[in-house]
Amino acid sequence: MSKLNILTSDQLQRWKDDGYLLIPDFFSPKEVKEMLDEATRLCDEFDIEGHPMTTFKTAADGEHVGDDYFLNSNDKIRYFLEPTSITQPTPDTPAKLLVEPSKSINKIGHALAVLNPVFHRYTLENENIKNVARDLGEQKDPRVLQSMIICKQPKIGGVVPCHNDSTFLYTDPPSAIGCWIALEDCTPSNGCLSFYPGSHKKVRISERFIRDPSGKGTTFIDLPDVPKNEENWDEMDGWQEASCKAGTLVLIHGSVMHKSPPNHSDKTRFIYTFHMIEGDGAVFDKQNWLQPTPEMPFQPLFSGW
Ligand SMILES: O=C(O)CCC(=O)C(=O)O
Repeated sequence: MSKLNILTSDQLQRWKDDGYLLIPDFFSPKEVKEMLDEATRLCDEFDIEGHPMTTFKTAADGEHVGDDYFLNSNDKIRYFLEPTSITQPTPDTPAKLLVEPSKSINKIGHALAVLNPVFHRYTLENENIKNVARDLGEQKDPRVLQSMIICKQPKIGGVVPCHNDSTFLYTDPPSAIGCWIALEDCTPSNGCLSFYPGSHKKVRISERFIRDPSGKGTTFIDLPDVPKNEENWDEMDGWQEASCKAGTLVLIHGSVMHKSPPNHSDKTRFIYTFHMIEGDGAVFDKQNWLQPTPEMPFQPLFSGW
């Protein structure tokens, strides 16, 4: 094995066995504070005036979510609302906010790593992140995409159902890796992640989340020639809660099954996350819901900054 830059061989082995890895204290309290302050500032400056009232929830199988505001967010910093923070619109009555704007946000994305100087510094300019990607050794040319803050607001922060990320950020072959950074302590009560360890070795990526060919929203399609998974992971014994302290980096393999419950507590659960896909030989095609633009391609982590 070549020399590791930042991970220990034990951490690398756990990553390979479990399909996820928690690295406590990856970011210092000062760094976490800077990111959390910036996330809070972005929430506080959210202006609902003119917002299309686009909500976000992770799509479950068969669901159609996503308007143009969502689909064209690769190169922007946009705000997506908690579904329960608004009234249901009718043809005569537009949706209205039920809480103050800063508390209505489910997530902010998807170009924070490029457009926001603070998150740029902790992503594309960050030598420790680059070294983690080098040590994992899964991608020759990692490309950063879908960078976002997830707020998991007190009382109304919704469930993220059981899923894996390569279904949503599909490449051929699958290559997604998530970097998920706790900006606050995450516990079962404010909605920490849970993982099914080792599921990445058994799961087949048999479907993918795409732009609906009708031109409206998104949908799932089956991948030809890939048999469906028989397991109902969500119902199986063996899930591990991943409570963690602020400053922890959680690495998420694109095939590992994971989820998070609603936040019924009165504490926020702010996190910052971005994903990486292989830029050398894995195909990210035009069907995917998130699309790079000529002006803002997915950013190479190892070069260009
Ligand atoms: O932050 C969460 O609760 C879910 C995040 C997640 O599922 C992901 O980043 O893939």
